[in-house]
Amino acid sequence: MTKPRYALYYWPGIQGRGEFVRLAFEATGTPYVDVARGPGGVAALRRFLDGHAPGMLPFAPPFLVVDEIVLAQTSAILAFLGPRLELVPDDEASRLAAQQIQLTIADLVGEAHDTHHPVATSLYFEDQRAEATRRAHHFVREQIPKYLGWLERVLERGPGGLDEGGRGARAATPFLLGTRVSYADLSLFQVVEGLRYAFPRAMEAEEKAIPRVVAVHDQVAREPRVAAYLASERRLPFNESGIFRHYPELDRECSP
Ligand SMILES: N[C@@H](CCC(=O)N[C@@H](CS)C(=O)NCC(=O)O)C(=O)O
Repeated sequence: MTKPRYALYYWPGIQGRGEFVRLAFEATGTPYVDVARGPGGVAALRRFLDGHAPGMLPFAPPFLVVDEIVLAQTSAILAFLGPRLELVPDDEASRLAAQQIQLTIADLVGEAHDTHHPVATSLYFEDQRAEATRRAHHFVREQIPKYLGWLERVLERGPGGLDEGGRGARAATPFLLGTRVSYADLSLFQVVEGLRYAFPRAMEAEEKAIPRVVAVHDQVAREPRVAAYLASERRLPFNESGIFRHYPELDRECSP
């Protein structure tokens, strides 16, 4: 058996940011090794973070090692993998659109993380509960609608945007960048899943306003390889160690 070319380094036990990269491999049936979940464990990952491995020094997981390349930053990893795994159309405009969507989703992920760790990542949630409650109040009311509403508008306009007169959307497509699933769609799926887990009441209220986002989410979930992955043991459950954590006090009190 040939050794898989791609080695993913991410913390074992959580989906976290590593999941955006796992989904790219899983959705395309690309062999990869999830190194820290294997016999090498976290020590293999720390070797890179501590500077004891060759190549670029990664700042934080996830990072990818392929041939001589060490590549950190989720969005950079996906921009690299997109063309190789045929998870983005060929033209430059689509590739740049995919990057913008991915970076915006990364901002949303960062904000979701900061709802439970608004003061410092090094402190326990319990030690920043008051600040977390205050931050989450604004996140669920302002930021979830702003980010998901933007994705909805991107889908409404279609991958080509408006026509020259700025009148209507060009041909609507089932996915963000056209008729085929892209890594941006996989990330949309993941962020909706994460927000549903962490903020079920806020999402129940929000989803009425974003039917196109929900439709892309559902379509990604039905992709045969994605569906098989989600049903497998490789898909870790969400938990309160990851980025999307369910603390009921941080969610909306009830639907508006
Ligand atoms: N901007 C980076 C963020 C990477 C990051 O914050 N990784 C987290 C886990 S999801 C981590 O291990 N952080 C450790 C640290 O910041 O020291 C990305 O999108 O990949």
